[in-house]
Amino acid sequence: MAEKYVEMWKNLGMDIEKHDQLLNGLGQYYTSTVLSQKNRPQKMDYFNFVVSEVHGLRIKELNDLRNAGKKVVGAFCIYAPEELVYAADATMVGLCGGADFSVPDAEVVLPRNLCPLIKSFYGFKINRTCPYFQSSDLLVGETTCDGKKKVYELLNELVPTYVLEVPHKPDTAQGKAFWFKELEAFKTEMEKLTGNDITQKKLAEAIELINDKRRALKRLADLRAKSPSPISGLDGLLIEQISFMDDVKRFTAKVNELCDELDERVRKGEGVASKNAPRIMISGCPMAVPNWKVHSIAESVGASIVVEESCVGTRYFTDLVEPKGKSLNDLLWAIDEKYSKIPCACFTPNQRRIESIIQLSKQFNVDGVIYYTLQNCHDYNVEGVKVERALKAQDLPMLKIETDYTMGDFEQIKTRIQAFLEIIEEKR
Ligand code: BJ8
Repeated sequence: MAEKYVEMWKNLGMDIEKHDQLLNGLGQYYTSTVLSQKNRPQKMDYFNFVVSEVHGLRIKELNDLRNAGKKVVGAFCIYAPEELVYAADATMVGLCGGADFSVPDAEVVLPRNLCPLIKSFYGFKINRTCPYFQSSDLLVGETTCDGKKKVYELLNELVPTYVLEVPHKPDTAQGKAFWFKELEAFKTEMEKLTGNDITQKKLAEAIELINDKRRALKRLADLRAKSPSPISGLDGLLIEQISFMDDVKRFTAKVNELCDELDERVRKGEGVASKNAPRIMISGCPMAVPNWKVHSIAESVGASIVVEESCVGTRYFTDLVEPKGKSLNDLLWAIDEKYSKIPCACFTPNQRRIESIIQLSKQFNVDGVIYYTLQNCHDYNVEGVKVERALKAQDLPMLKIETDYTMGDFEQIKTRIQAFLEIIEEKR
């Protein structure tokens, strides 16, 4: 891919040499981790293609949009209300933040004992190897965890960054009222950025566009709930990751095509792992591309990962935006309601997340939970205590893994997951 896009990357101000190193490493890792899986559905070909062109064709598409006068908005959190971005005729993309590649560059500036996700995304901006960053006209941050909040201030020195203030008790009436004001302010910001008015019609269309994407992802999740699961957890995660990068309409259509194929597999009782493979839920911090470490280790030692209770997973698509009326205000309130239900560990007391984990454990018939936290993520780390208690009450085993983006603990994680699967086997 490199040759034909070099001019475009140069125009985006990227560090070409360093970016080549990134692409080479990513290509090898994808081949050895994702492409090496057995019995993948044929319709995964499209998603392989997306990954192969993730810094090429997709970036060209974004730049074509920009050349046609449209705006690209980059985000890091599912709290960024994409419906308002699309209603203003702009496009939203998730930004790079899932690789260790950029962490050493970030550590020159940031403290080392900071979440790897934050260091990774900041590093990708300063080392100029993420074309999504380079193609973004505006970044949208949010006041979720403290690390992110403060790093947005530094990012704002490099690229315009708008920070949404998120209520930390979103379930309360005052939390929702506060969030409504933030949504109104963000609507104005989008109108200012694009020069387009967000009308009732435009917002209703954008809500349907994004609801359709969430419905397709939910359909895929429902298929993964079958036994045996017709697709690997790693492929399921990959699709959830791609949902933040690809063109929305095309992505939705391709997920539905894949689901048609999986329907057929389910009808025939075909799965990727054996019917007896322990069914595992991953719960915790989001996994951005190319964070495939825990999935690939767990499935290589016989687990079947059937669901991600994560923002790159169920937290993104479980709830739709469901307006109760037709006015612009009704639509904004429906957005408010939907986003207020996202059970992020940054909020308190976040009982909704505990309830969701228990509900998912039943729906997906899981045998155990791998609780995944990134190092120095205090919110998910501490909340793990309550999650473990709740799972214990259901007699469900949990393994807590705290890690970063390096491969230094690969063997250790593998040994721990193997031991965890043995415990599950003995319990059966
Ligand atoms: S809604 S989970 S996407 S904030 S892992 S950077 S919390 S220290 S990513 Fe998140 Fe939005 Fe919440 Fe979801 Fe901080 Fe933790 Fe790092 Fe995190």
